[in-house]
Amino acid sequence: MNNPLIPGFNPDPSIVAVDGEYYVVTSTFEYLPGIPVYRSTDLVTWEHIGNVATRPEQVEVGEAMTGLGVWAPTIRFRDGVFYVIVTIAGSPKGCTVFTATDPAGPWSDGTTIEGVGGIDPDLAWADDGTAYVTFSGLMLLGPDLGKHHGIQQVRVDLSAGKALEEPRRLWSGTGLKFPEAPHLYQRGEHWYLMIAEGGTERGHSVSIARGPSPEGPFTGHPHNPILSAKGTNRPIQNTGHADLVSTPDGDLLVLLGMRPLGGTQSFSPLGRETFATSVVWVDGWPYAEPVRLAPRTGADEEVFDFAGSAALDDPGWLAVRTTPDSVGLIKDGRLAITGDVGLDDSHPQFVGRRQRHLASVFATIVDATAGTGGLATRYDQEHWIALEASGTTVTARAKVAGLTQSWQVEVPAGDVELRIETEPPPTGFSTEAMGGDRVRLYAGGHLVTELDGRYWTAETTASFVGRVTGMYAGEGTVTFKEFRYTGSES
Ligand code: 6LW
Repeated sequence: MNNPLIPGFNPDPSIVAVDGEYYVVTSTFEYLPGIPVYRSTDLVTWEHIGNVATRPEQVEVGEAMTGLGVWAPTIRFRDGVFYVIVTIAGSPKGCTVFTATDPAGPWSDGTTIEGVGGIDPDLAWADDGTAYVTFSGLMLLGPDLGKHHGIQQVRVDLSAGKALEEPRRLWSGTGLKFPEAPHLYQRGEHWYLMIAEGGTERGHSVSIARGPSPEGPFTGHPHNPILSAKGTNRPIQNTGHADLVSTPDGDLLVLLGMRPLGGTQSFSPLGRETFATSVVWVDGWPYAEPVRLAPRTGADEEVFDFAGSAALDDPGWLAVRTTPDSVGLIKDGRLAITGDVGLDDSHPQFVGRRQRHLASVFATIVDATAGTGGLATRYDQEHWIALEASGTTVTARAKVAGLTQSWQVEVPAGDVELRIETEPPPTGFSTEAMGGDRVRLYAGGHLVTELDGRYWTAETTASFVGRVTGMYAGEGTVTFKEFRYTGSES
Protein backbone atom coordinates (compact mmCIF):
# COMPACT_ATOMS: atom_id res chain seq x y z
CA MET A 1 0.00 0.00 0.00
CA ASN A 2 1.34 3.43 -0.90
CA ASN A 3 1.38 6.56 1.24
CA PRO A 4 0.02 9.05 0.41
CA LEU A 5 -2.94 6.75 -0.21
CA ILE A 6 -4.58 9.55 -2.22
CA PRO A 7 -2.09 12.37 -2.86
CA GLY A 8 -2.70 16.07 -3.25
CA PHE A 9 -5.42 18.30 -1.83
CA ASN A 10 -7.53 15.56 -0.14
CA PRO A 11 -8.04 16.46 3.55
CA ASP A 12 -10.39 14.99 6.17
CA PRO A 13 -10.82 11.57 4.48
CA SER A 14 -13.62 9.14 5.32
CA ILE A 15 -13.73 5.56 4.06
CA VAL A 16 -16.29 2.77 3.75
CA ALA A 17 -15.91 -0.80 2.46
CA VAL A 18 -18.78 -2.31 0.45
CA ASP A 19 -18.63 -5.75 -1.22
CA GLY A 20 -14.81 -5.76 -1.37
CA GLU A 21 -14.56 -2.21 -2.76
CA TYR A 22 -13.33 0.81 -0.80
CA TYR A 23 -14.71 4.34 -1.21
CA VAL A 24 -13.04 7.50 0.13
CA VAL A 25 -14.45 11.04 0.22
CA THR A 26 -12.56 14.24 1.18
CA SER A 27 -13.19 17.97 1.79
CA THR A 28 -13.35 20.59 -0.96
CA PHE A 29 -14.22 23.92 0.78
CA GLU A 30 -15.03 26.65 -1.78
CA TYR A 31 -14.18 24.50 -4.81
CA LEU A 32 -16.68 22.75 -7.10
CA PRO A 33 -17.47 20.02 -7.85
CA GLY A 34 -17.55 19.17 -4.16
CA ILE A 35 -16.59 16.00 -2.28
CA PRO A 36 -14.60 13.72 -4.62
CA VAL A 37 -15.43 9.99 -4.48
CA TYR A 38 -12.43 7.70 -4.96
CA ARG A 39 -12.78 3.90 -5.41
CA SER A 40 -10.28 1.07 -4.99
CA THR A 41 -10.42 -2.72 -4.86
CA ASP A 42 -6.86 -3.18 -3.54
CA LEU A 43 -6.13 0.05 -1.57
CA VAL A 44 -3.26 0.69 -4.01
CA THR A 45 -4.92 1.88 -7.20
CA TRP A 46 -7.54 4.56 -6.67
CA GLU A 47 -9.93 5.88 -9.32
CA HIS A 48 -11.66 9.23 -9.01
CA ILE A 49 -15.12 7.95 -10.00
CA GLY A 50 -17.12 11.11 -9.47
CA ASN A 51 -18.11 13.86 -7.04
CA VAL A 52 -21.04 14.13 -4.63
CA ALA A 53 -21.77 17.84 -5.29
CA THR A 54 -21.83 18.30 -9.07
CA ARG A 55 -24.64 20.86 -8.90
CA PRO A 56 -23.93 24.23 -7.15
CA GLU A 57 -27.30 24.18 -5.36
CA GLN A 58 -26.30 21.00 -3.51
CA VAL A 59 -23.77 22.88 -1.36
CA GLU A 60 -24.28 26.62 -2.10
CA VAL A 61 -20.61 27.65 -1.80
CA GLY A 62 -21.01 30.47 -4.37
CA GLU A 63 -20.23 33.12 -1.74
CA ALA A 64 -18.33 30.92 0.75
CA MET A 65 -15.38 32.58 2.48
CA THR A 66 -11.98 31.10 1.64
CA GLY A 67 -11.50 28.00 3.77
CA LEU A 68 -15.20 27.61 4.63
CA GLY A 69 -17.70 25.68 2.48
CA VAL A 70 -17.53 21.90 2.36
CA TRP A 71 -15.80 20.57 5.50
CA ALA A 72 -15.10 16.94 6.43
CA PRO A 73 -17.62 14.49 4.90
CA THR A 74 -18.36 11.04 6.34
CA ILE A 75 -19.33 8.23 3.94
CA ARG A 76 -21.36 5.23 5.14
CA PHE A 77 -23.46 2.44 3.52
CA ARG A 78 -26.71 0.83 4.71
CA ASP A 79 -29.34 -1.33 3.02
CA GLY A 80 -28.14 -0.58 -0.52
CA VAL A 81 -27.77 3.17 -0.03
CA PHE A 82 -24.58 5.24 0.24
CA TYR A 83 -24.79 8.20 2.63
CA VAL A 84 -22.47 11.20 2.80
CA ILE A 85 -23.03 13.53 5.73
CA VAL A 86 -21.10 16.82 5.77
CA THR A 87 -21.03 20.35 7.17
CA ILE A 88 -21.31 23.24 4.70
CA ALA A 89 -19.38 25.55 7.01
CA GLY A 90 -20.63 29.12 7.26
CA SER A 91 -23.72 28.26 5.21
CA PRO A 92 -27.34 27.94 6.33
CA LYS A 93 -27.26 24.50 4.72
CA GLY A 94 -25.24 23.42 7.78
CA CYS A 95 -25.26 19.65 8.33
CA THR A 96 -26.44 18.03 5.10
CA VAL A 97 -26.94 14.36 4.12
CA PHE A 98 -26.59 13.21 0.50
CA THR A 99 -27.61 9.74 -0.71
CA ALA A 100 -26.95 7.63 -3.78
CA THR A 101 -27.29 4.02 -4.85
CA ASP A 102 -24.30 4.43 -7.21
CA PRO A 103 -21.35 6.13 -5.45
CA ALA A 104 -20.21 7.52 -8.82
CA GLY A 105 -23.46 9.48 -8.79
CA PRO A 106 -25.83 11.05 -9.29
CA TRP A 107 -26.22 11.98 -5.64
CA SER A 108 -29.34 13.50 -4.12
CA ASP A 109 -29.87 17.23 -3.72
CA GLY A 110 -29.08 16.88 -0.01
CA THR A 111 -31.23 17.11 3.13
CA THR A 112 -30.24 19.53 5.87
CA ILE A 113 -30.54 17.91 9.32
CA GLU A 114 -32.16 20.54 11.51
CA GLY A 115 -30.88 20.60 15.09
CA VAL A 116 -27.33 19.48 14.24
CA GLY A 117 -24.78 22.29 14.53
CA GLY A 118 -21.01 22.14 14.78
CA ILE A 119 -18.73 20.39 12.29
CA ASP A 120 -17.46 16.93 11.30
CA PRO A 121 -20.73 14.98 11.48
CA ASP A 122 -20.57 11.18 11.66
CA LEU A 123 -23.47 8.85 10.86
CA ALA A 124 -23.99 5.49 12.58
CA TRP A 125 -26.92 3.15 13.22
CA ALA A 126 -27.63 1.06 16.33
CA ASP A 127 -28.81 -2.52 16.01
CA ASP A 128 -32.42 -1.36 16.37
CA GLY A 129 -32.01 1.00 13.39
CA THR A 130 -31.73 4.19 15.43
CA ALA A 131 -29.60 6.71 13.45
CA TYR A 132 -27.04 8.72 15.40
CA VAL A 133 -25.20 11.86 14.30
CA THR A 134 -22.08 12.47 16.38
CA PHE A 135 -20.30 15.75 15.71
CA SER A 136 -17.74 18.26 16.94
CA GLY A 137 -19.39 21.11 18.84
CA LEU A 138 -17.27 23.90 17.28
CA MET A 139 -19.95 26.48 16.51
CA LEU A 140 -19.41 28.35 13.21
CA LEU A 141 -22.75 30.16 13.18
CA GLY A 142 -25.18 31.86 15.53
CA PRO A 143 -24.80 33.31 19.04
CA ASP A 144 -22.28 30.60 20.08
CA LEU A 145 -19.95 31.42 17.14
CA GLY A 146 -16.43 30.25 18.04
CA LYS A 147 -17.44 28.34 21.16
CA HIS A 148 -16.63 24.61 21.42
CA HIS A 149 -19.11 22.33 23.16
CA GLY A 150 -16.97 19.20 22.86
CA ILE A 151 -18.12 16.05 21.10
CA GLN A 152 -21.90 16.11 20.74
CA GLN A 153 -24.50 13.53 19.68
CA VAL A 154 -28.16 13.36 18.73
CA ARG A 155 -30.50 10.70 17.44
CA VAL A 156 -31.94 11.83 14.08
CA ASP A 157 -34.77 11.16 11.66
CA LEU A 158 -32.88 11.17 8.34
CA SER A 159 -36.03 11.19 6.21
CA ALA A 160 -37.55 14.14 8.06
CA GLY A 161 -34.15 15.87 8.27
CA LYS A 162 -34.24 16.63 11.97
CA ALA A 163 -32.69 15.84 15.32
CA LEU A 164 -34.97 13.96 17.73
CA GLU A 165 -33.50 15.47 20.89
CA GLU A 166 -31.18 18.14 22.27
CA PRO A 167 -27.48 17.29 21.77
CA ARG A 168 -25.76 15.41 24.57
CA ARG A 169 -22.03 15.81 25.29
CA LEU A 170 -19.91 12.69 25.00
CA TRP A 171 -16.33 11.86 25.95
CA SER A 172 -14.22 14.59 24.29
CA GLY A 173 -10.66 13.31 24.37
CA THR A 174 -7.70 13.76 26.68
CA GLY A 175 -8.06 17.54 27.03
CA LEU A 176 -6.19 18.69 23.91
CA LYS A 177 -7.76 21.54 21.93
CA PHE A 178 -10.35 21.08 19.21
CA PRO A 179 -11.87 17.62 19.82
CA GLU A 180 -13.32 16.88 16.36
CA ALA A 181 -13.73 14.32 13.55
CA PRO A 182 -15.71 11.87 15.71
CA HIS A 183 -16.59 8.44 14.28
CA LEU A 184 -18.59 5.66 15.97
CA TYR A 185 -17.92 1.95 15.38
CA GLN A 186 -19.45 -1.21 16.81
CA ARG A 187 -16.86 -3.96 17.33
CA GLY A 188 -18.13 -7.00 19.20
CA GLU A 189 -19.46 -6.05 22.63
CA HIS A 190 -18.07 -2.53 22.50
CA TRP A 191 -18.96 0.74 20.81
CA TYR A 192 -15.86 2.80 19.98
CA LEU A 193 -15.77 6.60 19.69
CA MET A 194 -12.68 7.79 17.80
CA ILE A 195 -11.84 11.50 17.53
CA ALA A 196 -9.10 13.87 16.46
CA GLU A 197 -7.74 16.38 18.97
CA GLY A 198 -4.88 18.91 19.18
CA GLY A 199 -5.88 20.86 16.06
CA THR A 200 -5.07 20.06 12.43
CA GLU A 201 -1.55 21.54 12.69
CA ARG A 202 1.57 19.80 14.05
CA GLY A 203 -0.22 18.82 17.30
CA HIS A 204 -2.86 16.77 15.48
CA SER A 205 -3.61 13.37 17.05
CA VAL A 206 -6.09 10.49 17.12
CA SER A 207 -7.70 9.36 20.37
CA ILE A 208 -10.31 6.71 21.08
CA ALA A 209 -12.70 5.53 23.79
CA ARG A 210 -15.13 2.64 24.17
CA GLY A 211 -18.47 2.02 25.88
CA PRO A 212 -21.47 -0.33 26.05
CA SER A 213 -23.75 1.61 23.72
CA PRO A 214 -23.59 4.21 20.92
CA GLU A 215 -24.47 6.80 23.57
CA GLY A 216 -21.68 5.65 25.92
CA PRO A 217 -20.69 6.17 28.59
CA PHE A 218 -17.22 6.06 27.04
CA THR A 219 -13.91 5.30 28.74
CA GLY A 220 -10.70 6.48 27.09
CA HIS A 221 -8.01 4.15 25.72
CA PRO A 222 -5.28 3.60 28.35
CA HIS A 223 -2.69 4.92 25.88
CA ASN A 224 -4.28 7.90 24.12
CA PRO A 225 -3.46 9.41 21.72
CA ILE A 226 -3.14 6.22 19.68
CA LEU A 227 -1.54 8.18 16.84
CA SER A 228 0.31 11.47 16.51
CA ALA A 229 3.45 12.79 14.76
CA LYS A 230 3.74 15.62 17.31
CA GLY A 231 7.34 16.38 18.23
CA THR A 232 8.76 13.83 15.80
CA ASN A 233 10.79 14.32 12.63
CA ARG A 234 8.68 11.84 10.69
CA PRO A 235 8.24 12.81 7.02
CA ILE A 236 4.47 12.82 7.47
CA GLN A 237 3.20 15.38 9.96
CA ASN A 238 -0.20 16.69 11.17
CA THR A 239 -1.55 13.11 11.20
CA GLY A 240 -5.12 13.03 12.45
CA HIS A 241 -8.79 13.12 11.41
CA ALA A 242 -8.91 9.34 11.00
CA ASP A 243 -11.59 6.86 9.92
CA LEU A 244 -11.39 3.11 10.61
CA VAL A 245 -12.03 0.38 8.04
CA SER A 246 -11.73 -3.42 8.13
CA THR A 247 -9.83 -5.18 5.35
CA PRO A 248 -9.01 -8.85 4.73
CA ASP A 249 -5.50 -8.07 6.00
CA GLY A 250 -6.63 -6.34 9.17
CA ASP A 251 -7.96 -2.92 10.17
CA LEU A 252 -6.68 0.36 8.71
CA LEU A 253 -6.88 3.98 9.76
CA VAL A 254 -7.31 6.39 6.83
CA LEU A 255 -6.36 9.89 7.90
CA LEU A 256 -4.99 13.25 6.84
CA GLY A 257 -1.32 14.18 6.90
CA MET A 258 1.13 16.63 5.37
CA ARG A 259 4.58 16.29 3.79
CA PRO A 260 6.46 19.43 4.97
CA LEU A 261 9.64 20.37 3.08
CA GLY A 262 12.67 22.43 3.94
CA GLY A 263 15.44 22.10 6.49
CA THR A 264 13.06 22.62 9.41
CA GLN A 265 10.24 20.60 7.85
CA SER A 266 8.11 23.71 7.61
CA PHE A 267 6.39 24.03 4.26
CA SER A 268 3.80 21.64 2.78
CA PRO A 269 3.01 22.62 -0.83
CA LEU A 270 0.35 19.97 -1.44
CA GLY A 271 -1.66 20.75 1.69
CA ARG A 272 -3.34 17.97 3.69
CA GLU A 273 -3.35 14.66 1.83
CA THR A 274 -4.93 11.26 2.54
CA PHE A 275 -2.71 8.62 4.20
CA ALA A 276 -3.29 5.23 5.83
CA THR A 277 -1.74 3.13 8.56
CA SER A 278 -2.41 -0.31 10.01
CA VAL A 279 -4.09 -1.08 13.31
CA VAL A 280 -3.67 -4.05 15.64
CA TRP A 281 -6.10 -4.90 18.45
CA VAL A 282 -4.92 -5.89 21.93
CA ASP A 283 -7.42 -6.63 24.73
CA GLY A 284 -10.18 -4.89 22.81
CA TRP A 285 -8.14 -1.74 22.20
CA PRO A 286 -6.68 -0.59 18.83
CA TYR A 287 -3.01 0.36 18.44
CA ALA A 288 -1.95 2.26 15.30
CA GLU A 289 1.42 2.04 13.55
CA PRO A 290 3.18 5.36 12.81
CA VAL A 291 2.26 6.61 9.32
CA ARG A 292 5.06 5.57 6.98
CA LEU A 293 5.92 7.39 3.74
CA ALA A 294 5.74 5.04 0.74
CA PRO A 295 5.23 7.18 -2.36
CA ARG A 296 4.38 5.63 -5.69
CA THR A 297 7.36 5.16 -7.99
CA GLY A 298 7.52 6.21 -11.65
CA ALA A 299 5.88 9.17 -13.32
CA ASP A 300 2.18 9.88 -13.53
CA GLU A 301 0.97 11.75 -16.64
CA GLU A 302 -2.34 13.29 -17.74
CA VAL A 303 -2.92 15.00 -21.12
CA PHE A 304 -6.11 16.82 -22.10
CA ASP A 305 -6.20 18.01 -25.75
CA PHE A 306 -9.78 19.40 -25.90
CA ALA A 307 -10.19 17.78 -29.35
CA GLY A 308 -13.20 15.98 -27.98
CA SER A 309 -16.02 17.82 -26.23
CA ALA A 310 -15.79 15.64 -23.09
CA ALA A 311 -12.43 16.77 -21.66
CA LEU A 312 -14.05 18.84 -18.90
CA ASP A 313 -16.22 15.87 -17.91
CA ASP A 314 -13.22 14.35 -16.10
CA PRO A 315 -14.15 14.47 -12.37
CA GLY A 316 -10.70 15.82 -11.40
CA TRP A 317 -11.29 19.40 -12.64
CA LEU A 318 -11.95 22.10 -10.03
CA ALA A 319 -13.30 25.64 -10.28
CA VAL A 320 -13.64 28.31 -7.59
CA ARG A 321 -17.17 28.71 -6.18
CA THR A 322 -18.58 27.56 -9.53
CA THR A 323 -18.41 24.49 -11.76
CA PRO A 324 -15.71 23.86 -14.39
CA ASP A 325 -18.25 23.66 -17.22
CA SER A 326 -19.46 27.15 -16.37
CA VAL A 327 -15.89 28.48 -16.78
CA GLY A 328 -14.63 26.74 -19.90
CA LEU A 329 -16.26 26.12 -23.29
CA ILE A 330 -14.78 23.58 -25.68
CA LYS A 331 -15.11 24.53 -29.35
CA ASP A 332 -13.01 24.02 -32.48
CA GLY A 333 -10.71 21.67 -30.53
CA ARG A 334 -9.74 24.26 -27.94
CA LEU A 335 -10.89 25.29 -24.46
CA ALA A 336 -12.09 28.89 -24.46
CA ILE A 337 -12.26 30.88 -21.21
CA THR A 338 -13.66 34.39 -21.05
CA GLY A 339 -12.90 36.50 -18.01
CA ASP A 340 -13.32 39.99 -16.64
CA VAL A 341 -11.72 39.66 -13.19
CA GLY A 342 -8.26 38.62 -12.08
CA LEU A 343 -7.00 35.81 -9.83
CA ASP A 344 -7.25 38.12 -6.82
CA ASP A 345 -11.02 38.04 -7.20
CA SER A 346 -13.12 35.56 -5.22
CA HIS A 347 -14.73 34.35 -8.46
CA PRO A 348 -11.86 33.93 -10.97
CA GLN A 349 -12.54 32.31 -14.33
CA PHE A 350 -10.18 29.46 -13.47
CA VAL A 351 -10.32 25.70 -14.02
CA GLY A 352 -7.58 23.48 -12.63
CA ARG A 353 -6.44 20.23 -11.11
CA ARG A 354 -4.84 19.15 -7.82
CA GLN A 355 -1.04 19.05 -7.73
CA ARG A 356 -0.50 15.46 -6.58
CA HIS A 357 3.31 15.12 -6.57
CA LEU A 358 6.15 17.13 -5.03
CA ALA A 359 8.00 17.07 -8.40
CA SER A 360 5.51 18.24 -11.00
CA VAL A 361 5.09 19.91 -14.38
CA PHE A 362 1.90 21.65 -15.47
CA ALA A 363 1.93 22.93 -19.06
CA THR A 364 -0.55 24.44 -21.47
CA ILE A 365 -0.52 26.00 -24.94
CA VAL A 366 -2.44 29.28 -24.98
CA ASP A 367 -3.47 31.80 -27.62
CA ALA A 368 -3.96 35.20 -25.94
CA THR A 369 -4.46 37.21 -29.12
CA ALA A 370 -7.95 38.26 -27.99
CA GLY A 371 -7.52 38.46 -24.27
CA THR A 372 -5.36 38.06 -21.17
CA GLY A 373 -4.90 34.82 -19.30
CA GLY A 374 -2.78 31.72 -18.93
CA LEU A 375 -1.59 29.19 -16.33
CA ALA A 376 -1.78 29.66 -12.56
CA THR A 377 -1.02 27.78 -9.35
CA ARG A 378 -3.37 28.93 -6.58
CA TYR A 379 -4.10 28.42 -2.92
CA ASP A 380 -6.64 31.23 -2.75
CA GLN A 381 -7.20 34.74 -4.07
CA GLU A 382 -4.42 36.10 -1.83
CA HIS A 383 -1.83 33.45 -2.65
CA TRP A 384 -1.12 32.48 -6.28
CA ILE A 385 1.52 32.33 -9.00
CA ALA A 386 0.62 32.99 -12.64
CA LEU A 387 2.02 33.08 -16.16
CA GLU A 388 -0.24 35.60 -17.84
CA ALA A 389 -0.17 35.96 -21.65
CA SER A 390 -1.54 39.00 -23.42
CA GLY A 391 -0.79 39.28 -27.13
CA THR A 392 3.00 38.87 -27.46
CA THR A 393 3.78 39.63 -23.79
CA VAL A 394 3.91 37.08 -20.99
CA THR A 395 3.96 38.42 -17.42
CA ALA A 396 4.92 36.13 -14.56
CA ARG A 397 3.13 37.28 -11.40
CA ALA A 398 3.60 36.13 -7.80
CA LYS A 399 1.02 37.17 -5.17
CA VAL A 400 1.44 36.65 -1.40
CA ALA A 401 -1.08 38.22 0.97
CA GLY A 402 -1.19 41.69 -0.60
CA LEU A 403 2.35 41.64 -2.01
CA THR A 404 2.83 41.18 -5.77
CA GLN A 405 5.92 40.92 -7.94
CA SER A 406 6.06 40.49 -11.71
CA TRP A 407 8.50 39.74 -14.53
CA GLN A 408 7.83 40.26 -18.27
CA VAL A 409 9.07 38.60 -21.46
CA GLU A 410 8.13 38.98 -25.12
CA VAL A 411 6.98 35.93 -27.10
CA PRO A 412 5.95 35.33 -30.72
CA ALA A 413 2.31 35.99 -31.64
CA GLY A 414 -0.19 33.12 -31.51
CA ASP A 415 0.20 29.89 -29.52
CA VAL A 416 2.75 29.96 -26.68
CA GLU A 417 3.62 27.21 -24.22
CA LEU A 418 3.34 28.15 -20.53
CA ARG A 419 4.87 25.80 -17.96
CA ILE A 420 5.07 25.70 -14.14
CA GLU A 421 7.54 23.22 -12.70
CA THR A 422 8.00 22.31 -9.03
CA GLU A 423 10.83 20.42 -7.39
CA PRO A 424 11.59 19.65 -3.73
CA PRO A 425 14.34 21.87 -2.27
CA PRO A 426 17.93 20.61 -2.34
CA THR A 427 19.22 18.76 0.73
CA GLY A 428 22.10 20.03 2.86
CA PHE A 429 22.59 23.45 4.40
CA SER A 430 21.88 26.38 2.08
CA THR A 431 19.31 29.13 1.83
CA GLU A 432 17.47 27.10 -0.79
CA ALA A 433 17.64 23.90 1.27
CA MET A 434 15.98 25.69 4.19
CA GLY A 435 13.13 26.94 1.98
CA GLY A 436 10.14 25.43 0.27
CA ASP A 437 9.99 23.69 -3.06
CA ARG A 438 11.52 25.37 -6.10
CA VAL A 439 8.88 26.78 -8.49
CA ARG A 440 10.10 27.55 -12.03
CA LEU A 441 8.01 29.52 -14.53
CA TYR A 442 8.62 29.10 -18.28
CA ALA A 443 7.15 30.89 -21.31
CA GLY A 444 7.89 29.72 -24.84
CA GLY A 445 10.48 27.31 -23.42
CA HIS A 446 12.45 30.06 -21.67
CA LEU A 447 12.78 30.34 -17.88
CA VAL A 448 11.09 33.58 -16.76
CA THR A 449 11.77 33.27 -13.03
CA GLU A 450 12.29 30.79 -10.17
CA LEU A 451 10.55 31.19 -6.81
CA ASP A 452 10.84 29.74 -3.29
CA GLY A 453 7.55 27.86 -3.03
CA ARG A 454 7.40 28.33 0.77
CA TYR A 455 4.93 31.19 0.31
CA TRP A 456 2.36 28.97 -1.40
CA THR A 457 1.98 26.17 1.15
CA ALA A 458 -0.63 25.09 3.69
CA GLU A 459 1.31 26.62 6.59
CA THR A 460 1.88 30.07 5.07
CA THR A 461 -1.49 30.52 3.38
CA ALA A 462 -3.42 29.24 6.41
CA SER A 463 -5.83 27.79 3.91
CA PHE A 464 -7.39 24.38 4.50
CA VAL A 465 -6.99 23.61 0.80
CA GLY A 466 -3.96 22.50 -1.25
CA ARG A 467 -2.34 23.64 -4.48
CA VAL A 468 -4.54 23.66 -7.57
CA THR A 469 -3.01 24.58 -10.96
CA GLY A 470 -5.02 25.43 -14.02
CA MET A 471 -6.01 27.69 -16.86
CA TYR A 472 -7.67 31.09 -16.49
CA ALA A 473 -8.74 34.24 -18.27
CA GLY A 474 -8.58 37.67 -16.64
CA GLU A 475 -9.75 39.76 -19.57
CA GLY A 476 -11.41 38.94 -22.89
CA THR A 477 -11.22 35.40 -24.26
CA VAL A 478 -8.16 33.16 -24.35
CA THR A 479 -8.11 29.67 -25.86
CA PHE A 480 -6.09 26.65 -24.78
CA LYS A 481 -4.94 23.90 -27.12
CA GLU A 482 -3.92 21.36 -24.45
CA PHE A 483 -3.26 20.88 -20.72
CA ARG A 484 -0.62 18.46 -19.48
CA TYR A 485 0.39 17.23 -16.00
CA THR A 486 3.41 15.10 -15.14
CA GLY A 487 4.24 14.19 -11.56
CA SER A 488 6.75 12.01 -9.74
CA GLU A 489 8.14 11.54 -6.25
CA SER A 490 11.87 12.07 -6.60
C1 6LW B 1 -12.38 19.91 9.60
C2 6LW B 1 -11.89 19.67 10.98
C3 6LW B 1 -10.59 20.36 10.93
O1 6LW B 1 -13.76 19.91 9.55
O2 6LW B 1 -10.59 21.33 9.99
O3 6LW B 1 -8.70 21.05 11.90
C4 6LW B 1 -11.82 21.28 9.28
N1 6LW B 1 -9.62 20.09 11.67
O4 6LW B 1 -11.78 18.31 11.35
C5 6LW B 1 -11.59 21.51 7.82
O5 6LW B 1 -10.59 20.66 7.33
